[in-house]
Amino acid sequence: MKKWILTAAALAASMGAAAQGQVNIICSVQAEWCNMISTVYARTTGAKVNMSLKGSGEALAQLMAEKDNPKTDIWFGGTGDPHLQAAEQGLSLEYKSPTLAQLHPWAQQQAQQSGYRTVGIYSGPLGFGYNPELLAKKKLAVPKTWGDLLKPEYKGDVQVANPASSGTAYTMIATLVQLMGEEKAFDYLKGLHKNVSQYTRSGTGPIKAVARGETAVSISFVHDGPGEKMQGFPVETITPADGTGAEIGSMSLIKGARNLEAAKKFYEWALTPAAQEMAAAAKQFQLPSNKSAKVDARVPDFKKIKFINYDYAKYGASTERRRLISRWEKEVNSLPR
Ligand code: S7P
Repeated sequence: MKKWILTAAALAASMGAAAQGQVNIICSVQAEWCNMISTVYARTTGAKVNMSLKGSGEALAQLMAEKDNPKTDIWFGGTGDPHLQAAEQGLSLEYKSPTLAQLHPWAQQQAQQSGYRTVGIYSGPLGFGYNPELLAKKKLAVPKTWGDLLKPEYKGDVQVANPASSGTAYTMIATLVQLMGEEKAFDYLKGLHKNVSQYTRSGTGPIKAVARGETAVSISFVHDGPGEKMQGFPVETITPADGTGAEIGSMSLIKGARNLEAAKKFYEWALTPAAQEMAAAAKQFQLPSNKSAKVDARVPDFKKIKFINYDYAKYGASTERRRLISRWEKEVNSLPR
């Protein structure tokens, strides 16, 4: 932590940061990372940081609720689809960062597609988490494809989040629809439903349950595995051999922000390599969007993963997102297990 504070202090000084006022942030990554950026930014710039932690789906719901009287200045992290939805609904502010050219093309594309109302800050692949000890005890094989999760032997041993509250679970639905076609994807989701023990509220819940031996398998972002493993839990991850999607974790300035100048300063800071490298220091292993940020060895190797050509614009659109989630509620979640 000390090293990060020193690096960020030098950075803040070089950016001419003096006392920066106050900034109200919704943070949609895991608590360790949120706490680290909040502490480091506050200590190195003198800004007062008010941070509240919320998953992507919940964050979007809050921003919609406070649309006429925003209490949030900036939304940091969370899956990209709800950020695109926020952009489309005019909840976020257009801002073309001078740092854009330093970002990977996928992060810049996220900005372009939103009319510069959001930007990619990290990316991470969707896959499966599994508990090797529990699988061995139950004599279950490691699932390697989406189809494997439908096998009757996994009944009651799969956890995934609820797409109505979770951006992670919505990424799963959008991935399956693009991989299989919509009808086959919904047949698949109905089959999967029989094996799911619980739909959690948050997207990170299932891999934590795997790590703690509460379920054998989860559908999760695979970058969430190493952090659990570092705490000593038996957890491994795999990406489906038949193809998968990835999130573009995003950041948006809020339209009508009360502390806009302070929020823009935080935004620029969050795009720097030093700030992005704090993810790994906080045991979070998404791929940073700044091309110059160091990539930790535990970040999933994108070159080894079979990716679909995820259409972020189509599946980030409000109508498509609402339609798919309500179809899932009606046709899948209503079924008995
Ligand atoms: O930080 C881990 C992570 O998986 O959580 C983010 C997101 O809040 C998940 O939100 P949901 O609860 O809505 O699924 C991801 O963007 C991030 O990679």
